[in-house]
Amino acid sequence: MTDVHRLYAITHSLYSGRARAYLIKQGIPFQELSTGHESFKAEVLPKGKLPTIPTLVTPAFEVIRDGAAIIEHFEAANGRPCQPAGPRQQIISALFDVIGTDGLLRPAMHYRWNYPEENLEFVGYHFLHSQRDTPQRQDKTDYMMDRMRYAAQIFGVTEQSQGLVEELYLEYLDALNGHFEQYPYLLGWQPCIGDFGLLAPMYAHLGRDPHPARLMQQRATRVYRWVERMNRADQDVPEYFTPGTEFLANDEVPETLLAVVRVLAEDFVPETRAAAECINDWLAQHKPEAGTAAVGRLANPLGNGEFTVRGQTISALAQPYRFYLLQRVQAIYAGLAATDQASVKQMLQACGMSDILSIKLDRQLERSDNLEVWQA
Ligand SMILES: N[C@@H](CCC(=O)N[C@@H](CS)C(=O)NCC(=O)O)C(=O)O
Repeated sequence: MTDVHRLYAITHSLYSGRARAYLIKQGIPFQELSTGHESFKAEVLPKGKLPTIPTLVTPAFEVIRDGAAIIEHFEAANGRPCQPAGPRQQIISALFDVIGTDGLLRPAMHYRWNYPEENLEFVGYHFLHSQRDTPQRQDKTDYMMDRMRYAAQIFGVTEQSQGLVEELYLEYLDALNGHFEQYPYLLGWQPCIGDFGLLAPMYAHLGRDPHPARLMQQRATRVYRWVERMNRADQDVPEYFTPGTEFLANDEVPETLLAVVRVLAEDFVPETRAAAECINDWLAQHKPEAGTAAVGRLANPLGNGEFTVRGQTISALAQPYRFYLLQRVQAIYAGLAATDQASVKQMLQACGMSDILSIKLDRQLERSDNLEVWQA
């Protein structure tokens, strides 16, 4: 049996970048295939349940769909190399995982779809080449691209909100650049789970599509370097002259990183609150049976949350998946000793993020057979 994993993914896919970087950093050999590959429909989809990427096939032919599940598979097997030990760092790592996978969709989609003069040819190449060469190839490509343009609006990017989306993104980018002046990763000298989550929007869209990549290179060189670094197997830190090798000592979360959290909280917190209200209303109405798949993806929307940021109202798709990952942050918090809880809460309060510890859905989510499902 070969020890090479198969990663169904594609270069321009947001969630793929997270799992791919993890495999690269952990030295796990893999071959990347697109879902256009014949084996995907025939062998993988029946076990993966949904046609999403990334989906991993292990050398033992186990199919794992979902980036978080792929990372968890290796973390659980290998002594959690990417989870820091201290409570503050653990919470920050898990929080960046949620924010990266679900909290930066607006800038990612905006900077991809609303700068067609610079991006369209590049993005079009990738969409076209994720399809097999059939007579319907161009039609399918056009359909997929239109669907993603529409997704940008559904996530809350409208003509009115575009200015605000850029304002928030640039403040965040500047803060993150400031952080990487000190350290090459979020929590010091090695990547944590949160680095991989954050990479999702920062690689395929914001760090690679022509317009936002140029913006990142010119305005936030150190962020651009982090994106490169996250896709290399080595530590890749030549510009830091006295590098360490581990997470920062004494459970330190640097002030430079808290400054990033402060900017991110501005829309992440009200959006989370609005999404919870929307999904809780939906749960009260629909009362899904325990074990039912938690829908709410683009293909199967269950409603929008409305919230206000800097005086602007935004309406965005409420997705249960955000809460699946947020539950992990809340579970870490629930398991801490009272003094550690107090220290975590104080840290999050200082950057406007503490409400995420208590915003909850009325029903918990769990994974079962490659799906997120409602618990009883
Ligand atoms: N929760 C999944 C989401 C994956 C996902 O939605 N991937 C997109 C591409 S970036 C996809 O496959 N979309 C196709 C679809 O939803 O049908 C993960 O984190 O892996």
